[in-house]
Amino acid sequence: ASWVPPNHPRRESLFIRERLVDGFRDGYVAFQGLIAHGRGECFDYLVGESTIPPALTAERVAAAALLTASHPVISVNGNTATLAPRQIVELSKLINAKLEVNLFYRTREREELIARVLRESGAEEVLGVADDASCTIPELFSERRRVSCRGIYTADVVLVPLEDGDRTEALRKMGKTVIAIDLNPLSRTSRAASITIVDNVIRAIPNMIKFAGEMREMPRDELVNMVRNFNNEENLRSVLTFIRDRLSELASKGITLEFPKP
Ligand code: PTJ
Repeated sequence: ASWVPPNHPRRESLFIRERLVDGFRDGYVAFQGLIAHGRGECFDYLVGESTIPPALTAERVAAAALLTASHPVISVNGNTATLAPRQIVELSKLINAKLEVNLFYRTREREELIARVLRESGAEEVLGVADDASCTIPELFSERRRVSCRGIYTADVVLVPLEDGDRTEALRKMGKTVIAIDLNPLSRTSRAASITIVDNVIRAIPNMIKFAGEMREMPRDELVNMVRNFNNEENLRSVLTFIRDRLSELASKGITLEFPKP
């Protein structure tokens, strides 16, 4: 992204956007992934493009849920693979989770390209590619229904960064704990997940790495209690309240930029 001016006020955001475009050009981000990113950017403005307190709480609880899981799996799609490949692999090693490619717009080529990106980022094993995706999530009719029998199908805790909707519900119906990372607190995914992290994947994964590192030595009972005492409904309400209060404050303070008078 050498064209991004060094002093552009939205430099960071432009760089991140460029990663999506690169992933798209390389053939593993879906067309629709570009649209999804734009939607994410919009919601990111509402939370002030930083991790808000309820998201931090959810990230800590998510780390606890992953550390205490007996069979945790991280589901990876095109957007996540381009936004945080090394971080996803690092988190999977820290919490002993399997990595599985699971795509809404599934093609053999994209599956393999994403698995390659993950391997180049240090992953030893990547599930869900080609014939490995031979188990079926009941009641799900998108391509996402095809999962690895050694991965999502048998997982007790599944992390789904940047999800598209009804799979979270289907996984919940199977009795699994679903951790979603979704900047839109109103999406079906956010409303169906067991633990909803309303934050950008770019910030959420590093935060979870930090928490998992800190919490690894904590007594198991304490971690289990953290998860048990977490109330996702309450947490999502806090997210909505945060956004409402933030917008009210901006509305009363004003938001225009200052310029010299003509
Ligand atoms: O790679 P595939 O084929 O599995 O397809 C992936 C996409 C993302 C295209 C697919 O899952 C999809 O269509 O998703 P949706 O329905 O567009 O939902 C994506 C959600 O993620 C939206 O609620 C966005 O607000 C949110 N989102 C987008 N970018 C980010 C994000 N949330 C967190 N971090 C982001 N960077």
